[in-house]
Order: sequence, then structure tokens, then C-alpha cells
Amino acid sequence: MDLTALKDAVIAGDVKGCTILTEVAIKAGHAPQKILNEALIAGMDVVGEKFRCNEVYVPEVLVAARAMKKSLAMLKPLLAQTGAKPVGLAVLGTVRGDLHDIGKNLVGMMWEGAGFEVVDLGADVPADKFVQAVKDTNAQLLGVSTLLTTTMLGMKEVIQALERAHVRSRVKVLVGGAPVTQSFADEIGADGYGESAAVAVDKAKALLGIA
Ligand code: B1M
Repeated sequence: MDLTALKDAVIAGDVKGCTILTEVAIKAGHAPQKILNEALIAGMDVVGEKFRCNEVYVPEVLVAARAMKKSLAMLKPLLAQTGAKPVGLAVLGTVRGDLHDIGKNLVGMMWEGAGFEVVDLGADVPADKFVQAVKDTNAQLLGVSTLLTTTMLGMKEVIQALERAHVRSRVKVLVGGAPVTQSFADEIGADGYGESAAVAVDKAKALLGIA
């Protein structure tokens, strides 16, 4: 069995297909890391590219990510047994005062699809909680999202809190969300800005030096 059908099921957001084909792939003896790389991540790469080119939109990405997550959940125990390492560890959240989490969730799913382990702190996250999570997990990447102009400065507070806790230099900070721009990211001292979830994957990899 080759893994193309599973990759296609991810792209199509076919949860049932993903469940069956992941089981078939495991039973056929494919290494879990291979299934992850050649079907799940490869499938999400295609979805990310289509999203970037406006060939698919948010609903299709969410559906594909949900299907990918179903397969990922089946692979996770096997990946743990083989000692396969994620490409990086990311902490992610929406700033304090902001309850919008759809775009942030999309970023998290796309990061997982690209092989990152993601610790999602949810929405309305105070700066100190971001700092604590970075310390606790030793994350290399911190993603901060906001949708409200009134909470944008909360991103600067997160960066200042990282500096106060002397952990700023050990984590790359990527910011995003509808009102955020590259110049705002530069102004608050973030390492990067992702204008969309697909771009957030490329930027995260570039910041961590992952090919
Ligand atoms: Co609210 N809301 N909302 N809302 N809401 C907006 C954002 C708004 C633009 C609507 C409007 O007025 N036209 C406006 C903000 C105006 C402003 O600040 N300039 C607004 C407002 C005012 C409010 C309230 C204040 C309304 C009120 O109560 N008076 C209130 C605030 C509550 C709070 O947060 N404290 C509020 C509440 C809500 C709901 C709870 C009802 C709901 C959120 C549900 C949820 O998220 N669970 C909601 C929604 C759904 C929206 C709109 C309609 C849609 C947002 C969304 O999910 N978009 C929005 C209007 C709009 O955008 N059309 C609006 C889809 C999502 C995929 O896009 O989040 O932009 P987005 O994410 C993109 C990119 O931005 C990027 O990638 C994603 C995909 O490519 N991205 C990142 C996002 N985070 C990233 C992080 C990265 C990188 C990229 O790196 C870490």
C-alpha cells in the first residue's frame, strides 16, 4: 500500500478515510514517522499551499486539519514508542482580553501538521502565563495571536514579560492576527509576523532553521 490515498484523504478532509487508511498503513508495516511525513504532513503542506493561493478557504483548512488530527491521534502512541522527535516545540495563545481563537487554532493545527508539538494555552492568556509556559516546556517558538486593535499592545506586554523573566533570548516570538502587521511586529520586537496560518508555518520553520 502506498500512502497517497491517506495523503489525499487529509487533503479532502475525509475523517473516515483517514481513520481507515491510517489503520491500513500501520497494519501494512509503514513506520509511523513515514506515515506522518509522507501522508499527514505532506497532505497538510498541499492544503497550506492551496490556502496560500486562495484555492481553498478557512473551512476546508479546518476540515483537513481535523482529519489530519484524527490520524495523528492514532499515530501518537506509536511515535512515542519509536522515540520520534517533533521538529520543534511551540507554545501558542491569544492575548489577554481577546477571546477570538479560530485563527489561532488554525495556526496550531497547521503547525502540528508541519510536525511541531504545540502547547495551546487557549484564548485570553495573561503575559505571565505565556512566560511560565515557555519556561515549563522549554519551547523554541512562541505564537501570539490577537484579533482586536484594543488588545494588540498585549503582544508587547508578552515580549516585555519574557525579557523581565530573562527568557526572551531562548524563544522565537511569532505574532499574527487580523490587525497585526509586519511593522507592528517590528515595533514591538517580535521575531516574525505571519499574515496567515500557512505563512505562519513557513515563518516558524525559517525562524528555527528547519528546511
Ligand atoms: Co469578534 N471582532 N468581537 N467575535 N469577530 C472581529 C475581530 C471584528 C473585526 C468584527 C468587526 O467589527 N468587523 C471586531 C474587531 C474590531 C477591531 O478591533 N478593530 C470584533 C469585535 C469588536 C468583537 C467584540 C468586541 C464584539 C463585542 O462584544 N462588542 C467581541 C470581543 C470579545 C473579546 O475577545 N473580548 C467579539 C467577539 C466575537 C465572538 C466571540 C462572537 C467571535 C469569536 C469566536 C471565537 O474566536 N471563538 C467573533 C468573531 C467570529 C469575529 C469575526 C467575525 C471573525 C474572526 C475569525 O475567526 N476569522 C471578526 C470579523 C472578521 O474577521 N470578519 C471579528 C477567521 C479567522 C480564521 O481569521 O482570526 O484573522 P483570523 O486568523 C487568520 C490570520 O489573522 C492569521 O491566520 C489566520 C488564518 O489564516 N492569524 C495568525 C491569526 N492568528 C495568528 C497567529 C500567528 C500567525 C497568523 O502567529 C502566532
